[in-house]
Amino acid sequence: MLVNIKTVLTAQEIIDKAFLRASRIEEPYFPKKVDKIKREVMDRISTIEATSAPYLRKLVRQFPTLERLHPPFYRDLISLVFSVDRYKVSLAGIDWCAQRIEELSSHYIRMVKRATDAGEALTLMKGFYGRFASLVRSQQQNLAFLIECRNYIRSLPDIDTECFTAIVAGMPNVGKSSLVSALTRARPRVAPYPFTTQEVHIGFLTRDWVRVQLVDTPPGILDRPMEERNEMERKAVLALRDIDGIVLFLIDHSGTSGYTVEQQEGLYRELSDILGKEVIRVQSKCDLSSERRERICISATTGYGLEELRGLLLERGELFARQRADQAARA
Ligand SMILES: Nc1nc2c(ncn2[C@@H]2O[C@H](COP(=O)(O)OP(=O)(O)OP(=O)(O)O)[C@@H](O)[C@H]2O)c(=O)[nH]1
Ligand SMILES: [Mg+2]
Repeated sequence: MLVNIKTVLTAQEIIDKAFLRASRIEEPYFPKKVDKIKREVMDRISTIEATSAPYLRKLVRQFPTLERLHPPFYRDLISLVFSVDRYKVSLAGIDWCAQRIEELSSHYIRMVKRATDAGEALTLMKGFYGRFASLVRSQQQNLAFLIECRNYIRSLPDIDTECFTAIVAGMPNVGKSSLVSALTRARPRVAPYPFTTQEVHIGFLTRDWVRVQLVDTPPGILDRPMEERNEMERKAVLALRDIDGIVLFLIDHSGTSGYTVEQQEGLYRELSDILGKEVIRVQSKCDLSSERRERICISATTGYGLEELRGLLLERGELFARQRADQAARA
């Protein structure tokens, strides 16, 4: 999980929860009624504070600051949807609200202590309840905004950005998903990709301590020319530049994908340009055509060429991991 943000309660839920806890408080052990009522009122006020202020502060802490959110891949995707300023303002608002609740609670408890009869204590309690509720309600929009942020952040594909990654690309129907399933045994993790209706499938290749992540790009993400995309889609695609690794570009020469080789070459050139990574060409569905046109040829159906490809990916993954370790040692 990218960042584990717990459920964000709405303003009304926070108020209801605090009032419910407070309503359960009863102090039976006072001989004088006024003392009993004063004690109960003070306990209720501090319970309301204790159920709400720490929750709000924790809420603020668990949202990542966008500047610090690592890696850039996620920062890019998040700032596509949310104004960074709005995000900051919302978090600051909630922090302010927590502080005001704490101040208000101390203030009212002091006044209740000085109260001379039960009626005065109860009036103070009502006053506190009202001010507390309107304080929390003042954060309604900030909370609603953060609920949206949380849902979006949680929906992002869970790409392990520490891991060497092979993005599997190519025109539709060339055999990308078949290759990823053939190479990786475990059931792939699935997540929607922002601004597409499609999901990415993520699988892992492992050997000893080396891991390689395979990201299967579904139709619509990488197989359309950039000029046909809107701004958001373009940026969502460009976020893939931040991921360390290579692109495996599948070319189907068998004629069964429905795309000509020229169309596939066009996409190859485009991706080589925009993704800023080494692109390795792989001829797919080699069981269907005897002609070998690429240096690397595979068939996901018969398993032809898969061991070599697996070896190549793991070798690259190992090299990457060693370079990372060296960098870390030097830093
Ligand atoms: N004969 C043969 N058929 C294959 C091979 N790999 C994939 N296919 C078939 O080609 C079709 C498309 O395969 P997919 O793996 O779904 O292709 P894809 O690139 O993921 O397609 P999209 O997700 O739609 O972009 C399926 O009917 C597969 O069974 C192969 O190595 N040999
Ligand atoms: Mg597919």
